[in-house]
Amino acid sequence: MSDSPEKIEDKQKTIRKIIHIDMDAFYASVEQRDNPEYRGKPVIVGGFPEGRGGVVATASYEARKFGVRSAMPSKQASKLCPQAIFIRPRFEAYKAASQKIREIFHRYTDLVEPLSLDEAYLDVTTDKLGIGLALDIAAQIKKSIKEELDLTASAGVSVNKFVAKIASEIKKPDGLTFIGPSKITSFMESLPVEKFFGVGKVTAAKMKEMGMFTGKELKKYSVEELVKHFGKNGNFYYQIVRGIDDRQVEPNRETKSLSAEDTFPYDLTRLEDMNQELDKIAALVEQRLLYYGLKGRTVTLKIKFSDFKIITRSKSYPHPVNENGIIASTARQLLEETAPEGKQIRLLGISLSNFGEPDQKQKNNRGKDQLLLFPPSS
Ligand code: DCP
Ligand code: MG
Repeated sequence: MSDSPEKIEDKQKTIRKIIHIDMDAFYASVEQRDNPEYRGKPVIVGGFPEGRGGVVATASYEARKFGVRSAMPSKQASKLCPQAIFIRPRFEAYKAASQKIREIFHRYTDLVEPLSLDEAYLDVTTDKLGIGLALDIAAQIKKSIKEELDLTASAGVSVNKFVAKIASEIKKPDGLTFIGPSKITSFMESLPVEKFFGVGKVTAAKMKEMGMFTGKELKKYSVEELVKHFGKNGNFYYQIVRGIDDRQVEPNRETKSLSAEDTFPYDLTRLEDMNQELDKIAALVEQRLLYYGLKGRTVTLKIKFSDFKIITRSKSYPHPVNENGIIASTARQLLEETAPEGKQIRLLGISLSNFGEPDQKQKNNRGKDQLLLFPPSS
């Protein structure tokens, strides 16, 4: 159904100006800034290749040329790029830089929603300094980050969060991309389905099977059909492909739970295999906790069986935890309590929740955070 002329007018009146900013190769750039001998060299921040289960947190653009990517096992990264310099993360340094970029954002607007240490949405529909043009504001922010922190950021500017976020990736590093209302339709139509928010590898494969490769084909499906195949996300895809995203920039959002999960190409039936997979998933959760600087009290294990039945099992600690190994060992214990040997398991997932101290109430709901590099494979 198309909107009435009054409704269209209403929408135009409320057109927002949203900026999404994301730092370039953040941890690696901080390391290169603080250690001039690393500049221009392939730098990998994260676990060391000799260690067990170490993964890449990020790689400098020099290392990315060799195919090194975030979340890749460090061993694999070192094979792809043997000359890479491996560095252990220094979270304090990244937090300090993050604090400073947030200060810069707040010069322009108080509507700043940080998504992680290196990323935020800004609503600059009305900006504190009266600059007016969102593109100018984004350019000034980038310039201040460069001058004051000696780091580069990429920015996307549009009328909603989704398009702004995708736009910020387009010209990375040091990019600035504006996608105005008149360009949104063609932009969304040419966008590969993988790029749609929340579409993991499993959903993407399903979409392709149904003949959807880009927004153009996605648009041919009715909302009912999309909901039938993709649950409530279907509704979101229907809206977003039409450039509709009314999510507000929310300054005080807090992360409520962090999770990672994996759907296996074949069902797991041996406890040994299940435990091995759980360790990998736990390592991702632990890494993301470090990334957000969070600790949680409750570990939840999710199991999906081959008949699609899903069960969850939780254990809560009296104090928040994020210590190396504790999430994996808790998940293993929870798994063993379900006597899984011989059952056919299609998916395993681990989440951590109940952040902060036990008596501290969560201020806000953020829901499952799916914005990082490990979106659930759906
Ligand atoms: N990070 C991490 N583990 C991941 C992904 C990221 O620890 N799986 C950390 C390291 C990154 C930082 O978060 O430097 C920001 O994540 P981004 O996804 O924004 O990646 P980068 O900033 O490193 O690179 P890009 O230039 O692609 O934004
Ligand atoms: Mg980044």
